[in-house]
Amino acid sequence: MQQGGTIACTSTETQQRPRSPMPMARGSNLGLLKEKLAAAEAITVLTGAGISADSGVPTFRGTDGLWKNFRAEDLATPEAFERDPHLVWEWYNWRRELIATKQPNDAHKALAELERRCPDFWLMTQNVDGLHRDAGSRKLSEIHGNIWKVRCTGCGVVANNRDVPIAILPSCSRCGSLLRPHIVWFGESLSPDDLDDCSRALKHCDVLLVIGTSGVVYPAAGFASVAKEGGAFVAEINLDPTPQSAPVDLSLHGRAKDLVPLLLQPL
Ligand code: BV8
Ligand code: ZN
Repeated sequence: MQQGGTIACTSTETQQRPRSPMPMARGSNLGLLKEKLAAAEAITVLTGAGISADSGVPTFRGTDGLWKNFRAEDLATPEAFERDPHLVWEWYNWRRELIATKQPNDAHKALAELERRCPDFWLMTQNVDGLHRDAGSRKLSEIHGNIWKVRCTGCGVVANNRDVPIAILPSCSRCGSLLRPHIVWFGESLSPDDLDDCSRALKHCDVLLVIGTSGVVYPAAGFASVAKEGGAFVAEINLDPTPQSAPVDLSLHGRAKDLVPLLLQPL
């Protein structure tokens, strides 16, 4: 629903609504996307490392990406942790030290504001840095976990832990077993609750925004197709074209911190 020319969804009806025809394109791609958002009752957003790049958190792929200097197989798999937990914890400790100095940027803040304006909103992030939460987002799935949480390899308990540096190797205060980062590594399944929440949000949204992700890691890489099959308008915001670009309805190229706040401005 449009209210005073800005995005302000008002309907709380979520499931199996008839989709009304959307207004025709008017002006720029940005203008069209703002129209789609203003008309949407349900908005879903998928973010990746690109949204936090503007806060100074390194991305994974690309020229300065983490995977240029580190091998995912050595650091972000259960086998790597079994082989050398010390090495894996040192890498996560280094990232915790770095992320602890970073703040949410205007794109994180704009998405938190979008959540406040749109009652039927869901944010799915692949990022583990916690910056969406720091910006005020609450309706969100951190589908790859959170770097500020630890999980016991013995009793499975999950706890918040903001120690910087964290003791290497950390142990569980309940059972004494080794703690691991509460992060989804390659070859591990995402939590069934997160998958359910994401599936629901993708299937019934009117608009899916895909922001700052290369779109190569599954299952998130398949989310745009799920939303599209459900009839959603899918828009991508990224510095560059991605494998997602072909199937999406609209691409905006630029920095997330510059483009996302523009979506909140009046039409
Ligand atoms: C699973 C945790 C079931 C580490 C991460 C073959 C085919 C298909 C699938 C597979 C396959 N082989 C294996 C798989 C499955 C695998 C997978 O998808 N592999 C890919 C690589 C082929 N997936 C899994 O294993 C997942 N689990 O499928 O479960 C299962 C179970 C058992 C066996 C099989 C299947 C689990 C995936 C979990 C991955 N965990 N890391 C950590 O963070 O500590 S992935 C890692 O990549 C990060 O979490 C990250 O979030 C994620 C995605 O990356 P992006 O966020 O997109 O970041 P990237 O750097 O790539 O891109 C940044 C983008 O931002 C760029 O496009 C850039 O242009 C843009 N950008 C930059 N700056 C800006 C910007 N845009 C806007 N503004 C800017 N300023
Ligand atoms: Zn334990």
